[in-house]
Amino acid sequence: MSFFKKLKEKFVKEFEVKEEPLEEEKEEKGSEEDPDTGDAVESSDLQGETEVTEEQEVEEVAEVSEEEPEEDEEVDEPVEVEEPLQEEETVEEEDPVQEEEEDSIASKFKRGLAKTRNSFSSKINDLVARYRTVDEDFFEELEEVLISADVGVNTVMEMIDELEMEVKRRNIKDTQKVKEVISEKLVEIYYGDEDAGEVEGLKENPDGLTIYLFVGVNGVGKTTTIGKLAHRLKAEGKNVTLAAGDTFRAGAIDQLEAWGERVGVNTVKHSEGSDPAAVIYDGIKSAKSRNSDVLICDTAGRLQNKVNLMNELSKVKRVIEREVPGAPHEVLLVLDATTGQNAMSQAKTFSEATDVSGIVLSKLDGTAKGGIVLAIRNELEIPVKLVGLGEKVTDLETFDAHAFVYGLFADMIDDYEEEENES
Ligand SMILES: Nc1nc2c(ncn2[C@@H]2O[C@H](COP(=O)(O)OP(=O)(O)OP(=O)(O)O)[C@@H](O)[C@H]2O)c(=O)[nH]1
Ligand SMILES: [Mg+2]
Repeated sequence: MSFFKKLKEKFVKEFEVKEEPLEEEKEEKGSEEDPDTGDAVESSDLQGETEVTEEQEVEEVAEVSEEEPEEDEEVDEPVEVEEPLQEEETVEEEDPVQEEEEDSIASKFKRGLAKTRNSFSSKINDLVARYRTVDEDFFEELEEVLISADVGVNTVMEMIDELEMEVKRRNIKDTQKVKEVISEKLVEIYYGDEDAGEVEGLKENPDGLTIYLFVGVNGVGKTTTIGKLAHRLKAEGKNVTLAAGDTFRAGAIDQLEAWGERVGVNTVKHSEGSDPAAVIYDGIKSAKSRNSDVLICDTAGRLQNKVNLMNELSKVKRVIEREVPGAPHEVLLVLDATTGQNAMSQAKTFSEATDVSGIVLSKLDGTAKGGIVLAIRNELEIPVKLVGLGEKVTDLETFDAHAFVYGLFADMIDDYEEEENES
């Protein structure tokens, strides 16, 4: 069976199964909006604001931090918890309903990758129209198309080599047919040779509290992703606690807490400027006493400087390791897909400090360069575990390379079927 057909079949089936909205989401209707970013316009305002204040914060905290004994890991002394945990849901505001219905994984990928697909598809179609037969120039131009989608130079080279071999092996002359081979290779590049494409979910602790530690530079989407993930885990019936480990940025604690209230989970917090490791320590204590299944830890994206940030994250991680053997079960590095190749250097820096176990690629919906997924996986060998496909609470998906490629090639897959039906 052709690869396009396989994808189509898989995702059409999925679509039928997943049509009904989940219970949770039905309840959630009317409160789907981001608590701090009412809409697109406000969102950019907010980011603008953040940028202005960050400068000041850096100075303020630079002073404060001098008196802090950095290397002290002793956080056992009683730490006052600022406020009793949020037990009850706050009254929902008048948020307009954002989501009419919950859609399938495939349609989410399709919608979230619209920008990448539109630019990618049109370039590929244009290429195929200009070159009737496959030759070296064709591959050279294809190389450029892939690089412009941020697939990454090394990955593209590898892919072009394999494509050339495959095209020879199958004796393909017609450029139309190459489209499908490209889609197949994209999936293969992602999964490597070793397996048939297992989707990698988040690891869990089979005997107790599961802890996820979120890291990443400022503004990439850590807090938003935590909110989305908490919502999803809760919908799966899990008891979730959040820990507000970003004590650096003004407003960060409130932002996480707002997410907690919105999705109906507890947030453990201290005051601004306090020791993040102490917050996380308390988060663990609280999660254990409340019999939580999952504790999700937010962290700062920016400190006075990079070295301090990395030290702080290492310290937080050590506290987690000490308190729960085997934890953290995931160290999730959030990367903003719109930053392109810069994300690669962030991944390298954070990996050194915290042993990143998985990537969350946020804002895939906001870029035409979704190919970065492949570069990250292929060049860094860190799996992409989750992708952010929009700003809504349900716009977080487990990464699935087949759904991703389906999202990229959806138009072509449709065309392909039409062609097949005609003949
Ligand atoms: N379009 C889109 N926007 C997103 C996505 N994920 C996050 N955002 C937006 O990105 C902005 C920053 O997100 P935050 O969650 O505050 O980022 P952060 O990493 O916690 O930032 P700091 O707390 O400053 O370190 C917000 O406006 C989010 O709504 C996504 O998948 N798609
Ligand atoms: Mg944050």
